[in-house]
Amino acid sequence: MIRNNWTITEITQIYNSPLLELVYKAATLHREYQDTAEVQVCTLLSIKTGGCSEDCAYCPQAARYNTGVDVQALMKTDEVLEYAQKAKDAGSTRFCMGAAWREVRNNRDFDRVIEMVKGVNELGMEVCCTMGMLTEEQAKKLHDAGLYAYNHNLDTSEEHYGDIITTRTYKDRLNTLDNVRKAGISVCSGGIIGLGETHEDRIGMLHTLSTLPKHPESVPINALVPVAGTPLEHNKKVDIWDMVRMIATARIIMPATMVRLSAGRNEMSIAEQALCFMAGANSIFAGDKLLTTPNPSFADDLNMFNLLGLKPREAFKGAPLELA
Ligand code: SAM
Ligand code: DTB
Ligand code: SF4
Repeated sequence: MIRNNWTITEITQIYNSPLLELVYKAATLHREYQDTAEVQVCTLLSIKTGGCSEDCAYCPQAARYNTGVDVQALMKTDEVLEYAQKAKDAGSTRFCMGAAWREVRNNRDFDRVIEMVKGVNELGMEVCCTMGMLTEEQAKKLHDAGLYAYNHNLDTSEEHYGDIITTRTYKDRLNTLDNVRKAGISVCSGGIIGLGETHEDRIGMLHTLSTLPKHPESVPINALVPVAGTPLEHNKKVDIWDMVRMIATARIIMPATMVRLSAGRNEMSIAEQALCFMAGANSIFAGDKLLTTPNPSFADDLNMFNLLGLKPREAFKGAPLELA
């Protein structure tokens, strides 16, 4: 049953259950709600890199940290479409374009993104964007251009948020998610572990996501990629068991959602990733770069899929979205 009334106590009990029991329960629900042979392959492309005005403590693209990321202008539409075609040829069915913006402020840039969205949609891929805050009107325009999903992460709990980002609020994030939902776009929202948060913060973030009026259609779980020059560069590597616990809990409380094993795969073995799939992850970001940091290559992932008997999920398999 899909529930939106989870309590913190219930989620805490699930999260703290013995690890193998937790994985077993998550795997059982995964079989009930999803095709466990399938993993959604989403390719990420940074269409506008670096120079961002925000202060997200984890982010290599924030202008205020000296991370060595080259600032690049918005890419040209034909270059983006060429990359999308390559991703499609490699078996990817979702294409996610990321921009290092607080929000889309400039109409000329917005019009270019609209062109990209139309182009990727015409390739028959699910098109996703992540560009910061959106107004209701922008969300509607993106939907009309064929945008399938929008990624906007809560990142952490409301309580911990202020320690990580001060240039916008948790409420701003929730407002954008609401605008995306109202426009009939599929919601992709999750977070990062390894930011220095407590277990209660992780549970708090999962509580917020699982008590939204409708669960996000996808929930990315990122392990912090510590980048030199950011305030979190010396954070401890995320323990694989923490990743598994987080994924399994998300699978149990949001069984119909795609749970994405996101940043951090480059540091994981195939065996560790297999544990995450077993715990209910059924989506990955593919391509040898995430936005600015390394990720396994298409060839490495193909090898992993063959080894584990997994296949890429087809595009547009989710239930049709209803307007909120
Ligand atoms: N600027 C837009 C925004 O912040 O919504 C879109 C791009 S932003 C880079 C997308 C997401 O990437 C962030 O919300 C965060 O969850 C994730 N991210 C950024 N840097 C990361 C890092 N070093 N490790 C893990 N995840 C990271
Ligand atoms: C998400 O949750 N993770 C992706 C995507 N959404 C945009 C981004 C991960 C970025 C990791 C750091 C980097 O490569 O710059
Ligand atoms: Fe900017 Fe997004 Fe990075 Fe924050 S996470 S600094 S908003 S690109």
